[in-house]
Amino acid sequence: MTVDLEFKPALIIVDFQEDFCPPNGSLAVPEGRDIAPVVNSLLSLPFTIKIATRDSHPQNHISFAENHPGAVPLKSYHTIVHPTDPTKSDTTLLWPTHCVQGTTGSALVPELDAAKVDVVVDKGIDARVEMYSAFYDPMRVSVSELGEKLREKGVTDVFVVGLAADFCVRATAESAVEEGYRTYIVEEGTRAVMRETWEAEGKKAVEGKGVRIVSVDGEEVA
Ligand code: VGL
Ligand code: ZN
Repeated sequence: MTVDLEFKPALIIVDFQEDFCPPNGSLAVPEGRDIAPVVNSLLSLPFTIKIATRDSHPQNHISFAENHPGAVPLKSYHTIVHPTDPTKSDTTLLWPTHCVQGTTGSALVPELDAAKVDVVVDKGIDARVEMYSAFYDPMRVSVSELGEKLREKGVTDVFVVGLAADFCVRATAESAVEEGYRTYIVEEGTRAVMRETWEAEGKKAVEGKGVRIVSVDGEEVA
């Protein structure tokens, strides 16, 4: 019997963009900008590949409340029907308009040490579907380059940080598990939109899917 001792870790920094950060972000995650020092210290480690993702929506994106008459951001839901297979659908929360391609809100924050990032992957570019995971939307209508980049490098382990813990970080980590990677969320490198729910329920649910939540000081966080 052989043991697989290969360790080729990837760092994925999810959606560390102006619109997800105080003070001016349209969908600011509380303390979102505060993850910068931890993210930058991770960026100085010898990962096999370091990837930053960007939520990158067209103005007519289906997840924007303003594109649905009467809808209220963070309160209203919308059922997204698969563009070609009406038997498939996905019900999702609606948001304030955010990360519109080419706007200042869509920019990676200047605090991020972007010179140490190897690849930037855009996600959420298809107006017809919501895409929390940086790999693909739940119906796989839109598939990003992320999976290919990890496969190309022979990655074995995926470390996820960024914004927001309870939406895109969580979904990206869960996809990474599904794709067969040992997967970790580094606690101090993320913040949640709904902090209390994330702490009380979200973390356990993610761990139930096989994601390990770890701390930068090396201790596993239960
Ligand atoms: C995100 C809501 C909508 C995220 C993106 O990056 O967590 N959340 N779009
Ligand atoms: Zn979005």
